[in-house]
Amino acid sequence: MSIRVAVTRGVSSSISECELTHLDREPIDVDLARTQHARYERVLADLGCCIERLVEEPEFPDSVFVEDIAIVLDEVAIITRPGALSRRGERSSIEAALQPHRPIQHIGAPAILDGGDVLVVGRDVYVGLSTRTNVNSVRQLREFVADYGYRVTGVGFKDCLHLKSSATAVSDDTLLVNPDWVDLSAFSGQACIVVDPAEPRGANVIRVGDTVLFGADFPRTGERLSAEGFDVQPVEATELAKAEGALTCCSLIFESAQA
Ligand code: CIR
Repeated sequence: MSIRVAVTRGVSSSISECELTHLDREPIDVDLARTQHARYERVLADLGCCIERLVEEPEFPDSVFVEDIAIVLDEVAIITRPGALSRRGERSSIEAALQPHRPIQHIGAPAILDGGDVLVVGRDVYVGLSTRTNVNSVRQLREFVADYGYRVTGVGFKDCLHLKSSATAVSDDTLLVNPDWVDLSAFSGQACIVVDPAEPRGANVIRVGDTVLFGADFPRTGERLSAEGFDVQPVEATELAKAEGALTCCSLIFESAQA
């Protein structure tokens, strides 16, 4: 029997020193960030995820954003080589957490890759080319997953940190996309629903089973998804948004045979 695992990590006490690329620094209320993060974990648990919460890492400000450190496919987990030097020390604990669940591969120099730039939908793996992810990582990823039948494609985008700030999957064949940040033609194999124009940051949602979790700040986008027949649920993540994080960043969700 398989279980659905969500690997998470508590908010670092040094989150205020996080990396920022497109946002100006604003004070972050660590207690509020922790409260919202705990609610996020509870929503995942209520949807049947078994939460594996890693211990906080005060020396790594961005370590709550576990998504950037690994790509977990059904067949293999790939430990990334984060584009920001300050984030490379986050890898050992994530690797130890994934070891019982998957064979492990590693992205190596000169490649850089953040998990937030990797969008998997069916057998398509889209890799956003960004300040954190380069074309060498596309080549390495392709080698790691070619035997399993995945197609790996590099995708350009603009005005946001990661590809998954601009597009995420809401089903096996449908994406939610901000068309101002990524060209819809990049996703020729998938149907695309676009975010409400007033909610450019709303494209980052998490699919857990048949439920789609969306940021509570993006109600119009939530309504669009609901009108398309998706079972949606809002989740608050305003404090971590100040650290340029969104919903997918805070978990690695996968099926595992290991209890
Ligand atoms: C960073 O710049 O690395 C963090 N402050 C935010 C990372 C967010 N991660 C994600 O979107 N996957």
